[in-house]
Amino acid sequence: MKIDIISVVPALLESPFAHSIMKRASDKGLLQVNVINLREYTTYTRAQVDDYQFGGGAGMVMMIEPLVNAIESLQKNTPYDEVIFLTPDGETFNQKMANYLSLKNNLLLICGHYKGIDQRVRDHFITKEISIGDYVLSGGELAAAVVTDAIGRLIPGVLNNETSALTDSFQDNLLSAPVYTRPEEFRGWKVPEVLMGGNHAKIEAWRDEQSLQRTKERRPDLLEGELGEL
Ligand code: 6GU
Repeated sequence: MKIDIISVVPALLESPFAHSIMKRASDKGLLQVNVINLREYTTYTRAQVDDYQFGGGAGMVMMIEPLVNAIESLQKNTPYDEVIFLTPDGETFNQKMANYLSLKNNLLLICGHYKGIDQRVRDHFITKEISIGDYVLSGGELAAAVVTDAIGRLIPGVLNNETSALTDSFQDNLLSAPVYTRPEEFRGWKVPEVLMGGNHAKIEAWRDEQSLQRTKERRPDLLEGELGEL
């Protein structure tokens, strides 16, 4: 899979994909992330990419020409399955969306800044608008990193143990069960006995029960099927 990301602050996206699981995904050739500097596509002086909004009001707007130049020039080389704008007024990102996007070949992500981008870009080029939650970030880059990470780890072959993504919180609309490792006892705090007993059926039943309990306490909305089937 290839994910191209258009940004006005490309430096923000240098580190997130250079470590850990995302690095392994790129080393294995399973995920290629390219960050494109929007300023290379401006037609204006001093690499200007934003301007005052028509009608007045505080805040600058990302201009249409640099964005369309960048999108169309990238589209010449790559048939994108989705052109995604990261914006706080988009559809809230969740595991279901991550699953859906992980099956695509090529994605183009566009990071918003300032007051946003000229609406005409959204009307004519964007196929999907994504928010990562109900709070405002200073730009779309961190959101693009979140979305790319969530998608990347779902690509077959990226995780060492293929089943481990299946037991993630949310994959079945349930939160994960608690986990423990050595030592068996620390300051008198013991690991639940069932985990030490080696009875796999019992362990599985305990984990299911803990998952359900946690979900009831912390995220009862998940049990109402609000997020829908995954
Ligand atoms: Cl995608 N962008 C910005 N700027 N803020 C956000 C967001 C995105 N998602 C939640 N807050």
